[in-house]
Amino acid sequence: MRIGIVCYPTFGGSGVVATELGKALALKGHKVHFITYSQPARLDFFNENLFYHEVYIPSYPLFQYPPYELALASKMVDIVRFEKLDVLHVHYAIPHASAAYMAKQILRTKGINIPIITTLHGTDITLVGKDASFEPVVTFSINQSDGVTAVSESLRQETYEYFQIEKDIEVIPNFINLEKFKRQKKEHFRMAISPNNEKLLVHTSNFRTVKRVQDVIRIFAKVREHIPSKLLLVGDGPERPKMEKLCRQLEICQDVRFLGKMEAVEEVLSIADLFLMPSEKESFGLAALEAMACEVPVISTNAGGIPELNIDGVTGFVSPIGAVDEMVKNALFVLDDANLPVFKENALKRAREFDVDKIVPRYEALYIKTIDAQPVLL
Ligand code: GMT
Repeated sequence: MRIGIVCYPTFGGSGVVATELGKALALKGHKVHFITYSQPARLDFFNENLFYHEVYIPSYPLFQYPPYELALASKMVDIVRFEKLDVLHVHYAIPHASAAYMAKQILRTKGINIPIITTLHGTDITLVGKDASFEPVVTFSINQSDGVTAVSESLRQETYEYFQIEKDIEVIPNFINLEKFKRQKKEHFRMAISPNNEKLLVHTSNFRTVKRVQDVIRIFAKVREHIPSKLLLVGDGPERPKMEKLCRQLEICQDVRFLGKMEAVEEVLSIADLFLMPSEKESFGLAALEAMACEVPVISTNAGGIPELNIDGVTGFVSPIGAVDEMVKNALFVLDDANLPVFKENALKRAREFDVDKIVPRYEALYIKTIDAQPVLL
């Protein structure tokens, strides 16, 4: 198949899923064309079946807000026509689904019927999409898509709850490449971070308010009162300055390292004992799946789709949003040397259920079903 993938090129979860999907499809022999405004962060890999098309927005003094959606739709029209794509798969509804709708209408006038698949990732529904500034366009463009997927059952339900959706939404969860995300021997690194064999807690995110990084720090501060431990924070974002301040107030800076944005997250996860995800919203929790694949149990909230991944009492624990004391208690239980090996093994076992080789065929099947269902234009 010739597949167009439209996504955000950043480190965010939806961009990572889209890029890893494209890479996996290319390895299976499909021709995959990425259409984004810059090279996707994880498109770090050469394959004869992978192509990248940059969306360029000409500047003009009148444009206080550059019309990205128009430039994107025009690029989609161009690539679909000249690369003879069979399907366009857009990740994150805003603005990709509406740009795809526009491209589809333009292509129709040229006798081409391109099926559009929209994958909903989370905040495009639960946060931004619900806002009155976007809701009518999001509802319309989901309903106009030929196939719609959500990354968890919880996101599927929320989409039906908040939008007037007439389409079937198929749940296709996030997936993981277990070749890349596996626990590696990094003893020198571990020794450097925790020279006295302190327990290592890790959090990775984009440091937005929905991630509740303040809870990560508060949980850590209390865990540290009971067991010698260190905290590694991977990622960056708007909340970081406040979080640095909080560490100073709690006088724990000597045990906390802000590592910033990193490509090789698996190297940090390889030395971790526990992953913290106290999010207020999380449609799936790809970062937790990456941790679990590296044999790291997870202490999380029960927000959104997290409980579909992190099994309470088995791969870690789930708690209500903001229940810091409960999360501390659970963290101490998991970190107990008598319990940790079992939780680690369970985390890996669970991660294997989301192996890329199990999930990608579900997207391929959806592409085929959607292409076959397209009426021929007369
Ligand atoms: O987590 C973020 O804020 C980034 C966001 C994105 O779209 O880039 O992630 C969302 O999509 C991921 C991949 O499907 C999910 O694993 C994340 O749970 C989801 N984030 C939220 O719902 C907050």
